[in-house]
Amino acid sequence: MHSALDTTLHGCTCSDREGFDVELRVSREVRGALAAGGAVVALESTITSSLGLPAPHNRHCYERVDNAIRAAGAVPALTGILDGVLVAGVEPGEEERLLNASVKLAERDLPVAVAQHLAAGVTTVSATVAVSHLAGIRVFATGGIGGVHRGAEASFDVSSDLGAMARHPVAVVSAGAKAFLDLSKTLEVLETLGVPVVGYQTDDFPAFWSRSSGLPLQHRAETPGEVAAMMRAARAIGWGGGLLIANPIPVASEIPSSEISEAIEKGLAAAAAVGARGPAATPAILAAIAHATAARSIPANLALAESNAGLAAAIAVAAAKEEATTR
Ligand code: PSU
Ligand code: MN
Repeated sequence: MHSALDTTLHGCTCSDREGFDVELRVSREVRGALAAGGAVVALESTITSSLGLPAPHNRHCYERVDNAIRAAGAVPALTGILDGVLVAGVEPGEEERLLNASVKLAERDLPVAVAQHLAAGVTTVSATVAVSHLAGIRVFATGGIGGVHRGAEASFDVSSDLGAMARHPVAVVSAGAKAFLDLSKTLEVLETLGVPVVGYQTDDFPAFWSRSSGLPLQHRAETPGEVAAMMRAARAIGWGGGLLIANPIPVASEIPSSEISEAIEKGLAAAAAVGARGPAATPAILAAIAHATAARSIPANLALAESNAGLAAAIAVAAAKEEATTR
């Protein structure tokens, strides 16, 4: 028996029998929403683990983004790996395992984690767009994407998030890129990779905790419907990658860049002092910045994640509507 979902699954032998498959499991709720042409928003699980936010803020983050997506009429799909299976959406109770997991998985780690039956692992942006693609989910909400690290000309540290966004057709809603990165170089690499960067009601690339980085963007959208139209156009003209939708942090939660920049310098120095490199760099820097701001960075991080989730849900709803009318 073939369902609508089968046709949306790419490159795997997924059947809808109970929704369980060897490599990918789409939760009952998400499967139902996709089959009905409804709105679904993928979520990464790194930011909602202790690698992204210290407990109990990681749990609060999860609850707020989950609520924001449901309130806007979409179904959230937390991604990760459980018992060697990629999951898109969790069954009741399973979110606990992902909130408590501490193995960080980028896209390149997924084949190894599946083959080795990793018990529980959390997905970064790169892994989440890959899982979303596989599951047929087109919109994903995060806090801030990874990007080109400062000093990358020496370290070569460029997040795999950027390449993954060029390879998977998923719209990523993010408050720009984390401000401790080199934002200018991050935009250059996105341009090279051909990923459209669209400011949501802004002409400026947001800087995560601050609304503006001062770096101009060429493209802008005013409404979720405009973003949905861009997604549709991308598919129609054969762009096989995604879009980055840059949504500034809500005004009330912003930390002005003058204030955060000192904390960023301190955080970078602290992470360097403990020798945090590779995948360990980002969690160490985030923790050091939280410390340097006396935890003021954390409510800002939660607020922007919630705002991105709400916008992503509105975009997914608009995309689902558009598809229903043109089908
Ligand atoms: N932004 C946050 N918290 C996070 C991350 C981003 O506020 O935990 C995570 C995301 O999962 C992102 C990853 O994909 O950091 C990037 O890691 P790296 O720089 O190692 O590629
Ligand atoms: Mn890196």
